[in-house]
Amino acid sequence: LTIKEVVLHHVNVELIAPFTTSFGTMENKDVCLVEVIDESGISGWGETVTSNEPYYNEETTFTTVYMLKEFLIPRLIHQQINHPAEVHDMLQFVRRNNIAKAALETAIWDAFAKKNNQSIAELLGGTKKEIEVGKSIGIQQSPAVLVEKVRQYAAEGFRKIKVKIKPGADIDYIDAVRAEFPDIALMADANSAYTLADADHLKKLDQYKLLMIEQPLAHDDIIDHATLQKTLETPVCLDESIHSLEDARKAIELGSCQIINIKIGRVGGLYESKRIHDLCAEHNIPVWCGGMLETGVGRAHNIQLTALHNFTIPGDTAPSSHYWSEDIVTPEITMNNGVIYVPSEIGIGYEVDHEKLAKVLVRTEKITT
Ligand code: OSB
Ligand code: MG
Repeated sequence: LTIKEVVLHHVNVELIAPFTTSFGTMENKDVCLVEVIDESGISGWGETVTSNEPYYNEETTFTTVYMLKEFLIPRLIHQQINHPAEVHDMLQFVRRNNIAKAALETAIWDAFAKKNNQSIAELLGGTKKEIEVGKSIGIQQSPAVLVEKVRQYAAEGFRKIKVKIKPGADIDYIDAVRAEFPDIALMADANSAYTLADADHLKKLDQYKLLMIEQPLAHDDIIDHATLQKTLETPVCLDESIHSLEDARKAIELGSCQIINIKIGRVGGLYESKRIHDLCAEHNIPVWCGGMLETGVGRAHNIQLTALHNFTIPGDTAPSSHYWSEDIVTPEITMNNGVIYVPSEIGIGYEVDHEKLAKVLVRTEKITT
């Protein structure tokens, strides 16, 4: 495959409801859809899963576009690419900037899979026909409001409920949900809001039999998480701290976590996601696919990845209607009974709908050199 042209589609999409985490509130998303076009005219799509603020990690939509235009696209355009698995290493001359790299790398997987008449899942070796889906719920005004949300999502069939927590909105919220729903698969995500000084406080969560607590401590830590895991019965899951296969290896070796949330953007693409998946499988560490409030393009990639066998815990890939009044892909991503069927179509399995895209488009840039 040789990339002849890259089109950057800058879009601004409004979330159907604001989403609040320990680091802030998101109301809409400015993202860049990366379309690579090969010499035979086949298009592949990727998405920068960023927002405009560097609060989850250091990247923003602006920085991803800068890195893509200045360094990443120039490195690959007009070069022979034998297989998308080569792209990760070709982009390693740039330090970090994993979300920017992943937007381009995933687009190349899509184009290559389409050229081969395969889905990305097939190309990666994924065999699942359907994936189980969970719902990530932002921080709510009160425990009572949260309980009503959980009631609604549990009734819709979601296989896992994830509740965002932060200091001042944690034990009471989880206590209220557990009291009402003693048996649901429940977990909490702190997005790095605590320190080891909070260990006794976090220990109070043990009584609620959570599936896991996600990223309780610093975004760049794997040492304190290992210490915390020794004191907690609740399994620790890492999100922000894992950027690579090497990070995963070290975290497993140290006992920093029992579960890993794999996000394609955070680890720099599908190749590294698959390698982390395989390593975790060898060590009996279950994985699940996280979400970044993506449009249909990013979520389609999440679905393809989740077809791999060790994604045994429901991911955060809720259907389109949970984020957007109208998604940009067709068909929209839908859920039946808590599962999404892995599409049998080629590539990402969904089509970008150019009419819908036009409604949220801010501008496009064509890059040919
Ligand atoms: O930590 O998993 C997270 C959204 C934005 C940034 C970070 C996270 C999240 C979510 C939402 O939890 C997952 C989703 O529904 O896409
Ligand atoms: Mg998280």
